[in-house]
Amino acid sequence: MNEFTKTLCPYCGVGCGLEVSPPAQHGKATNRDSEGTPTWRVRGDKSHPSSQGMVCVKGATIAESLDKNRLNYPMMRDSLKQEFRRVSWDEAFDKITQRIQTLRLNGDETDSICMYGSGQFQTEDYYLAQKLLKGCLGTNNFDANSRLCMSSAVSGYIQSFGADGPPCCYEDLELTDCAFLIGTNTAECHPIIFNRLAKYHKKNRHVKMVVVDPRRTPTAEAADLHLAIRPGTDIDLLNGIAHLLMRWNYIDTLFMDDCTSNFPAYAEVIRHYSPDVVASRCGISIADLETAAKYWGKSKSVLSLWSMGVNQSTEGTAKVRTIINLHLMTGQIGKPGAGPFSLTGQPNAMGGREAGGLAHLLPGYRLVKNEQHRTEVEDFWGLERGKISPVAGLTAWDMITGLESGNVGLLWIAATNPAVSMPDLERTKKALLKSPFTIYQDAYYPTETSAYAHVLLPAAQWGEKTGIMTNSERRVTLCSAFREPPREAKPDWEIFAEVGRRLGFEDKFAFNNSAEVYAEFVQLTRHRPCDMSGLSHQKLQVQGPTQWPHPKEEAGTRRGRDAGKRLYTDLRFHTPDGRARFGAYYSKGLAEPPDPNYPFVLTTGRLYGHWHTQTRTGRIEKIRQMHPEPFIEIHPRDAATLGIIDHQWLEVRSRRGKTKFPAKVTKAISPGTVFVPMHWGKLWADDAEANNLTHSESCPDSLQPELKACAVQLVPIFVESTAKNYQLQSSQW
Ligand SMILES: Nc1nc2c(c(=O)[nH]1)N[C@H]1C(S)=C(S)[C@@H](COP(=O)(O)OP(=O)(O)OC[C@H]3O[C@@H](n4cnc5c(=O)[nH]c(N)nc54)[C@H](O)[C@@H]3O)O[C@H]1N2
Ligand SMILES: Nc1nc2c(c(=O)[nH]1)N[C@H]1C(S)=C(S)[C@@H](COP(=O)(O)OP(=O)(O)OC[C@H]3O[C@@H](n4cnc5c(=O)[nH]c(N)nc54)[C@H](O)[C@@H]3O)O[C@H]1N2
Ligand code: SF4
Ligand SMILES: [Mo]
Repeated sequence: MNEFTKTLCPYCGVGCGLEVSPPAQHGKATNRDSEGTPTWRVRGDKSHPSSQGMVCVKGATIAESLDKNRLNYPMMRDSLKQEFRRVSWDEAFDKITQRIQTLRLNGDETDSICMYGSGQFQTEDYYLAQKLLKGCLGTNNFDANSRLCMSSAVSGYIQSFGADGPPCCYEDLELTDCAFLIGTNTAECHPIIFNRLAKYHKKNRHVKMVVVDPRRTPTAEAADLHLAIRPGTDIDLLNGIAHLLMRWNYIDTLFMDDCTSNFPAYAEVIRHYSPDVVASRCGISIADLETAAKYWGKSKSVLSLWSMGVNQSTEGTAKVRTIINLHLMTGQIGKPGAGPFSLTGQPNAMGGREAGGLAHLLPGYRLVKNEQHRTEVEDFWGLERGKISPVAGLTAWDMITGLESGNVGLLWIAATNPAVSMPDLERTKKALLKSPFTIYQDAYYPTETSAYAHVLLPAAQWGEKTGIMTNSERRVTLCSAFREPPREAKPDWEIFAEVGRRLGFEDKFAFNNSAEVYAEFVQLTRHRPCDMSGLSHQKLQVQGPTQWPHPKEEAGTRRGRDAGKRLYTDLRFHTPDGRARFGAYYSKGLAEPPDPNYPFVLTTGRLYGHWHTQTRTGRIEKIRQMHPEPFIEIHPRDAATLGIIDHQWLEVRSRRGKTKFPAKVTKAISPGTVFVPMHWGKLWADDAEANNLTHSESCPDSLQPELKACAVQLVPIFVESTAKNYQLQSSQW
């Protein structure tokens, strides 16, 4: 093995290139964790085009989490009341296959088999899970945590452009005249993208940066204009900007005539969004609204960036399409520095979309409901026609309600921690307790979800398996293994393949390694929007990270240097008529608006150092010190009304549950709104789970829940501290 192995950071969708080397090779300079144990050395990969050698604190400290509290062996128990006992892989596989066969033999019950996966899978893991569930078992009940994350972006892109896929690239961050950031705290959540943008913005005075966020985040601090809108008023704002662009004639009629459809319906909608109406609904000044519209209208190129403040909404798809509308009316797409750029959350949520990793998708950007798509996949997998079900499977939340109604017979959870991250957590946990059979496949033990499992399967994680991840700019990177999995842990794809073989599908899962899995998968992308049929592990090893589309070269053709950089440069879209479609949406607002009983809007989100449910970052001392305990942000005016000061405790109650936090009194949050981080589950603090408060109402198109807003009441209380100093003992299993 080379001294350094090239790979990708396994945290966020920026997808920074890393170089990793073993502890032993650095003599005295060996890196050590806080307990003095030598750790792997990690540094930014200067040759990776997406990150150019940069990393944030999460990537830089990842090595410290590799050996702490790992799940080393398969474990089983007959009921959740019992202790786990260690079992062999054989015993675990037998139990799982028996259970699946029983449900299959009962006819209809095949559809009670469910898998809930994750954007932290590699593409090979994702692909084999689809082949097993949607192909061999004939149920589309595979969903991923991307349902809570990217699904509104997916449905917005599909409805407006005829296909999913962010059309932009990171170079656009350094080519744009106006960056319009909405519902994204890029500085904390996509730090290296933000570094690139902020550096360029600072150097070029003509470049404008607008941030739309109810909180004054570190991202908003860097902006020329911060629009602190009321939560849930994004469509009002965007339609209001469109209204002014029309009024001031900043529109590209040539582009609209040649390349779009449905403008009249949209024009009828935006007519109703005059500046006075919009300013008062959003809680901003007319002058600020006009400035935003001028920045957009006057700039030669406009790049919009968004993430959860947009997607996690009952209007998620409508918000995404309304952002895209602004690009369509001003011709801001398909050229350098321009376009609607959804920032992907997880390291391989993009790969999940390519592999068909949501309940309504099939591999290669195909749809379950499309007969031709099903036939193509059935033929490719060698299945009889009609084997793939034409109905979309259960979404993540449907699986929870399916447990409640007794319609789920087997729930297989992998690479996600729903006992922290799902909405309406008390209800979620009650449902998980009712599960007749839950398999939980994770790299760590314990996590909050292991308490709800009958079978625990130890997963090899990043660095212990070789596989592919795609980042936000469609760049595909081979992530090579650089160490052995601990004890008996196995890569996710191998576990799925073994179950497939044991169920009698030997020929469909005859893979010797992940390169073979990938080679099969890319053939299913041929002639599809996400065509990567020209890629393989071997090729990526040689040529390095590569953007799709990257078709297999036909004889006599040559790929241009910029191939794959941007989508839609020919201004032809994937819709039947080749035109991008305007979406016409009136604003609806929050599903659960504040009222006299629950007078505050609670919003939830992330902090710079922590990753989601802390399975890794909670075990890294430097990060724990950076964010020692949970808190609730509250505006000084609201704090005064409640009669509390900084650090005093508040009980936070919603219609579904309650929590408690010390107050962080700050003008960074708008009056009437409060914010809590999502990172503290039961293992890390008492009663600080953001999702005890949230609800499960979701967008009708994307079915993505509105994790960004619910109504709460605040009651001052006396408490000493609830943060747990979680023991970092080495795993006994
Ligand atoms: N440090 C860190 N980085 C991460 C992650 C992590 O856990 N930690 N997770 C990764 C993942 S999976 C994801 S999905 C991304 C998420 O990345 P982001 O979306 O940037 O993160 P969030 O903090 O969830 O939410 C972003 C902002 O939305 C704002 N917001 C709330 N309601 C509204 C609204 O109605 N309108 C608007 N315009 N804004 C609103 C919030 O105030 C918040 O600042 O981060 C990725 N990167
Ligand atoms: N209130 C609120 N809730 C939210 C959000 C919010 O903004 N607010 N955001 C939502 C979003 S966008 C997201 S993405 C989710 C994230 O929520 P989760 O997916 O629940 O969070 P993670 O902590 O990332 O969990 C990933 C798990 O996968 C394990 N793991 C890591 N690598 C591997 C591997 O290779 N194989 C296997 N089998 N396991 C592995 C880790 O140990 C960890 O337990 O939370 C959602 N929930
Ligand atoms: S920006 Fe994202 S991908 Fe890059 S080092 Fe930080 S967490 Fe990892
Ligand atoms: Mo996410």
